[in-house]
Amino acid sequence: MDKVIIVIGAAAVVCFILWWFFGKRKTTEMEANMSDRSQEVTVTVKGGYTPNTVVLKQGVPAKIVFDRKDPSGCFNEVVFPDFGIHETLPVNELYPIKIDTSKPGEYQYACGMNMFHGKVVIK
Ligand SMILES: [Cu+2]
Repeated sequence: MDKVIIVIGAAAVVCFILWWFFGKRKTTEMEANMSDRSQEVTVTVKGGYTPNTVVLKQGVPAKIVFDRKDPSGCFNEVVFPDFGIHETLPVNELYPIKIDTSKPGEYQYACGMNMFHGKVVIK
């Protein structure tokens, strides 16, 4: 139990350091690539989420493919509270997450400690 707390605490410290130095509040936006009846966009995870805003078309099945290059514990998890998604991201592996695009709006997601943020815009 103690070990778990230490691991989580250490990851939170790393997260904070990364956020402090690299978490520039710059907005980068990208639209998903449309293919036949689906859309997909890749988000690189390295000192943050790039692009940090992805735009999806409403009603078209969508996948956000996370490309995690950052091994720090900060990015172990990605959380989309609005969609009930809480996933563990593998390092150096593409990891697709399906997004429900039925309702338009802006949805935030974050790392497991809610420090680095990204946004999904459905319209
Ligand atoms: Cu974090």
